[in-house]
Amino acid sequence: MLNTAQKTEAAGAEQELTDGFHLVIDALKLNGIDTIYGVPGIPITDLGRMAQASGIRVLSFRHEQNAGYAAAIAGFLTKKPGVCLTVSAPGFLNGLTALAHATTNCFPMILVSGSSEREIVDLQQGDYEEMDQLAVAKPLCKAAFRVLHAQDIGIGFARAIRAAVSGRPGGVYLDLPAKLFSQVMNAEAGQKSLVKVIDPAPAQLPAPAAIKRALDVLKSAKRPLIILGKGAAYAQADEAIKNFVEKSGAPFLPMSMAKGLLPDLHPQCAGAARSTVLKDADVVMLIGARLNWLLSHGKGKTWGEAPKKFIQVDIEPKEMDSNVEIAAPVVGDIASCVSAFLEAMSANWLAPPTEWTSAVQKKREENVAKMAPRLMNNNSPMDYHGALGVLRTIIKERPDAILVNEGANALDLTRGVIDMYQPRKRLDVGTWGVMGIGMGSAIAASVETGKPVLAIEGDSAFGFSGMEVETICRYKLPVCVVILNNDGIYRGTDLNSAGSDPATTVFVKGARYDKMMEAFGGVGVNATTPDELKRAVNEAMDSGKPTLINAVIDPAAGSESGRIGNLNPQSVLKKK
Ligand code: ADP
Ligand code: TZD
Ligand code: MG
Repeated sequence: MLNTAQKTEAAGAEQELTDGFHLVIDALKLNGIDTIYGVPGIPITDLGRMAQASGIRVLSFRHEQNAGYAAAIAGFLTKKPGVCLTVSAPGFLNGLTALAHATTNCFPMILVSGSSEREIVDLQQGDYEEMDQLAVAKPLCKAAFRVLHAQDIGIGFARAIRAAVSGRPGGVYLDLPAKLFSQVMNAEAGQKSLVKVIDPAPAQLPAPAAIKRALDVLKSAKRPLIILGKGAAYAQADEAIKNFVEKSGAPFLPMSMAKGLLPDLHPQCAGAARSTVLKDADVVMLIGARLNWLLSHGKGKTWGEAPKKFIQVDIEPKEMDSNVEIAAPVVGDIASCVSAFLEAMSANWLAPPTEWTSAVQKKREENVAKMAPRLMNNNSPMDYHGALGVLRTIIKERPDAILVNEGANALDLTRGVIDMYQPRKRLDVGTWGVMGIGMGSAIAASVETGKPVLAIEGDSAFGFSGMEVETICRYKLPVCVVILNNDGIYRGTDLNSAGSDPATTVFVKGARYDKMMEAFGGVGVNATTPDELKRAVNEAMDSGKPTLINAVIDPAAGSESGRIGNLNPQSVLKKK
């Protein structure tokens, strides 16, 4: 039996205890992380509940991959790590694709997964959902950490946050074994153990000599071109970038997710003259864009015969010379670099020769004029251009809406047709061209920004995350999904020459994806003409109700692999 004094002491001690659950939540809140994307289950079910009770917004998904894609794009939109929370082995693996995607795209994200008991995992004794998750995650992300003791939770999160957002941003894995959550410790010591990360992404100032070298090269150009990548969009240095581009007078080309950083209709935008500027430019300045496959590695046919000099602005020193020689590397964060350029540019900086700028302008006007009539056709069944013509006008009228986009033809044609007007409004498949980012991105975009979302999806692309329409309905998010439904991958017309199974690229003909949304209380519309499509999307955007529009597209309208058919190997032995 305890005496009264001991009882009081015990009760007092109880009040002053904290545990792993509370410390994880406190560590997140202390660092301003107010949203978690995930799927509940052992051992993190209570963590989600308690986080929600503490005021953190916890969005429960139907599959971890979609929660992970949501966290990844939340990182891109906010410059804070997006957090995805999963259970052990299978849940962790489902989230891991998104973590690798975040790392590849330089988005800050933290995958937090519960895990089984170390002692059992390490002896491979067959624990519930046993897996050495830390080892599996390591090669696929920027950094990976495990916390074994409650008193290290603060440091664990501090390391994870810093690793995600500093330097080149990326994905971080944080392993939290089940036992950690119920570990108790003195509450005051617990609070003291937490770390509020100060200046998590410190400015990285470029060397003045590098700035001068870059400006000298730019000044020497007869046909300069500035390429803006999603790193420039991420940097949130929108005003400075706009001022710099305008002061330089050079044509600029936005990469897919940098569209809108300066409006696509800006007089210097060379988006509609892409092949001309890549071929003919003599100096190319990359700002937050890599010379990877998306830019044909900076060489070959796309880049033409004329010799080129490259200037590259990037926070990652190792990115320089990755594919071709960089004549003027500028290593630093984009906000600092661009301000340094502006400061160092003389007041009388000469615009590039008008011969160049008017040639680009002319090409652009020609291409825009060539496309215009195709966008106005009212055919039924629709082709891509007919459908995208009306969607283009809708984005023009609602420039603050966020456009999510995936598919093959559905991606490439949307990117080409729909002009963007504001920064970070276009979210898509990123560096890997991954199908499945759609619904996760749409959910996070809506949650993080409060803006309406228009998701333009190929029917195949949509299928990778389609179940999340229930999530969209459950949280009543203002998301309008348009499925450009051509009955399949690239085309709905393939036939299997050898048997009764359908061809590998086709789906059920005439499928009604709109019914999926109706099943969960959202609005479903089947649209067979551009006029019907326009009406349905405007209604959805006005009402903010979760809506899915099945836009019936001619199954023969698309082309194999969209715009990247050249990357698709073909058998030379294939029967004709
Ligand atoms: P895109 O696909 O649009 O061409 P990439 O993803 O290939 O863009 O390139 C983005 C680049 O931006 C990466 O090399 C990354 O290191 C860089 N980056 C990201 N954030 C910053 C930043 N704040 N400052 C400088 N560079 C950045
Ligand atoms: N799996 C994943 C994760 N990513 C991929 N990119 C692919 C498979 C291969 N793939 C593409 O590159 S596009 C695409 C697949 C399956 C779907 C294209 O069909 P769609 O678009 O219906 O989405 P269109 O309009 O029919 O071309
Ligand atoms: Mg399709």
